[in-house]
Amino acid sequence: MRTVLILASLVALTALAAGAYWWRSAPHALPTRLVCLSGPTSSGAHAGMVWIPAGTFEMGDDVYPEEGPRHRETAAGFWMDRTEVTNAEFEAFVDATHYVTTAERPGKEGAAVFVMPSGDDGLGDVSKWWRYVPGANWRHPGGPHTSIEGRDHFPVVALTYEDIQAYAKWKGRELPTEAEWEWAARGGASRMPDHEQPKDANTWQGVFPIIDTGEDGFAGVAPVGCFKANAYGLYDMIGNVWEWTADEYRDHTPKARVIKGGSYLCAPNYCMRYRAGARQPEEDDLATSHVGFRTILRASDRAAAP
Ligand SMILES: [Ca+2]
Ligand SMILES: [Ca+2]
Repeated sequence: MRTVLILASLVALTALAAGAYWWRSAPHALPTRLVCLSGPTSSGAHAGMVWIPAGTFEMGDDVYPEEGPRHRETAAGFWMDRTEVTNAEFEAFVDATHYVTTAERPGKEGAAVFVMPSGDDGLGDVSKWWRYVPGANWRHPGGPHTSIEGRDHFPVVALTYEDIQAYAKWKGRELPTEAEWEWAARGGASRMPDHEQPKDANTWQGVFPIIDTGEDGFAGVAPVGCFKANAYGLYDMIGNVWEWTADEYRDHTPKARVIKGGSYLCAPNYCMRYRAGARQPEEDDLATSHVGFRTILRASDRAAAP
């Protein structure tokens, strides 16, 4: 009997050790968090928003040519969504208005989706990791086989500029200009922060586009508000998903807007755009799996100053 017990204990210990080894060595054994931030802290017109005070700053940066030249800009005070707009928030809009997004309309069904290439042959070739996927839309951001079930708190993606304008209008809000967005992202910092990959943001660790080690806790998009807020209380201004602004990207055909902040796909070896001063064009009618948005309410819109 004693021998049996000893043998059983040994088997159990071996199984535990093997389990621990597997857990530590499995490449994507990351905690799957579906919620990081619960609901708005206030109600009414400013629910879920924070006040961004007026200020003057030196806009732009000098890592990539499109970021310069640096110049002085002034922003008036405004309220801003403290997180990227979520699937649940967008769903409330669709439920109320029966709005059909661009990527769901007949003849246009589909969106651009990031697909991790299987080998290193895709390095340097954008077409190897961006695919136009029929059936991809905000409800199925990775394609028809994917869903937002259980992902209420994730940022809504795969929307065009027309779609986000419709949402903002329904909320009685507006979209930020590039200057307003950049001013808010700096969190009042008078000097441009350094160019290092940020630690408090969902970006990409490893060799883009083939190895995302997820050291920041997420290989892929994260629920909103998982990383430390900036000095104004804004979450994920840098990283997670890019964010639309209202400004046209000059001299771009077809017509495009400026997007800001970088995304979970930004890595030092490919796209160091996890900075407030970074920018990129996004075509107005392109729905993409790594671009989201947030809205603002200007002090001039209503009696909105704090
Ligand atoms: Ca990440
Ligand atoms: Ca973001």
